[in-house]
Amino acid sequence: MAGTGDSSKINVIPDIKIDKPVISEVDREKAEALKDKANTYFKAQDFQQAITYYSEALEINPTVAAFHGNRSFAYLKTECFGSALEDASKALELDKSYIKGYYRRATANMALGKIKIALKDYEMVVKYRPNDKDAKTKYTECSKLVKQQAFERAIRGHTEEKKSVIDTINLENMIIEGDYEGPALENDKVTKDFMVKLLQHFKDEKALHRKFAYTMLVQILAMFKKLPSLCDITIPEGKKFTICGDIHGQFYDLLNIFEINGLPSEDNPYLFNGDFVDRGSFSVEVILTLFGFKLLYPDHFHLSRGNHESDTMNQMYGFYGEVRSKYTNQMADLFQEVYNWLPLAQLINKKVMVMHGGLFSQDNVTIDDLRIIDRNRQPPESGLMCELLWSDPQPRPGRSPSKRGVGIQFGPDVTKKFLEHNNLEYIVRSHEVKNEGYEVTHDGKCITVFSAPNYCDQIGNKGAFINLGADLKPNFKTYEAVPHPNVRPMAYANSMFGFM
Ligand SMILES: [Mn+2]
Repeated sequence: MAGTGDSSKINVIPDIKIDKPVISEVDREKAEALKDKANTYFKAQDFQQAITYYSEALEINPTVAAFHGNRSFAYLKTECFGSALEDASKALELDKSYIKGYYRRATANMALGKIKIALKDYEMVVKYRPNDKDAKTKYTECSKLVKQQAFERAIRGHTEEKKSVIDTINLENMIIEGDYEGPALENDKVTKDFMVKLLQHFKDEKALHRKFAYTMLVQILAMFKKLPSLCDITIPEGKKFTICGDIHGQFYDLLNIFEINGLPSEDNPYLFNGDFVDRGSFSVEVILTLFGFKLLYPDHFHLSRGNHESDTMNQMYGFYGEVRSKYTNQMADLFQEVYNWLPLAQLINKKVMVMHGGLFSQDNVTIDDLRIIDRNRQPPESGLMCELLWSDPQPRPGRSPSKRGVGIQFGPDVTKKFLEHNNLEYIVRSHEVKNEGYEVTHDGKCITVFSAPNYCDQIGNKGAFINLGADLKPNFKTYEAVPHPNVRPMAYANSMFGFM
């Protein structure tokens, strides 16, 4: 990726002056007009259209740092951190004094978890603009994070194995106050009655008592630990099964899915395909609901890990902030332990494979390779586990680097080969917002399903889920967003990421 190669370039490329292309006055003006058009779309928060017109402007005049800078910002907004990084670097190549370039590059690197590299760019901004308060705050915040990471690494180096949060909590000592009127576990067990009350309680914007929340987390951790990294699901003849995509903390839309499609039960099984939390400010309600149903129906309610069930993402996109605000720091750590044990993929009737992101940089990956992935960890930067959580399909054949900067993009030929090699019919994945809530690509062999309608209160997309029976024919149901209480998305997100 660009950016990482920046320092090495100085050594590798000899001192040749690259001539800038000569752009006619007419073309300059044309490009400028396209940039203005793009800016208008950007202001209206239509970032895809903005990217289209910045790109057109750049095709006519690739010499303006600000065009790259603006497109970088739009890429940040759409989570294409790899492309954002590339554009910011390009802007700085064209103009070293283009300060926004350092800002954008730092933000992209932060989002990719490369905070040490980001710190250098914030340093530059502060140097150039000593009176910029925002820059100073970001610099200070970022250096705090770098120190914190170094500290945590040092501690980890000294202890044999990281201690479980469970060893530091004492459930017995947690007292249920007399005025608590919310749902209660019965003999420490999740029951159907508890779940029905819990949904109503959350809907009324009330909190589940921390003792019950902790108890559920302890139980779900034990349950996930027993599961393989790829799980098998069977849809019996004559039964219905439902696959949902990203929820992203949109609790009221999750309730709406249950309204349309029925509450989970042994007769109404579900699979939620990752990215349960972050962005939406009701992530705690979403995750406790999903974990509750998993505890209640372990064999008929399934959950897979998404790229947002991870430490870096949760620090940036709000989940940690929300857990700290609604419960404690310690509980945020316990969630991370639980996420590390979430299964990574599911196989339905031995024919349909479901994962959050997509396929792999290497050929000939087998189902058995996936079953035995050592998953108890933060998603790595490459390899099978990373790609399951991060990859995206692309229309053109072959593979390309991801615009996200993590995982890969895979073409229809890659999908076809993988399916043939493993005797499968098609794959279902999530991870990308789609206008209709779903998209069928790669000759019907690769389906995307996304269940968060009007994503972030901004995108205007429909949500969708998939119903299928034993014949494995997918039926798509789409729906619009429903109103939610007045807490905006990203309300709990780190101030470092105010750009979202
Ligand atoms: Mn995702």
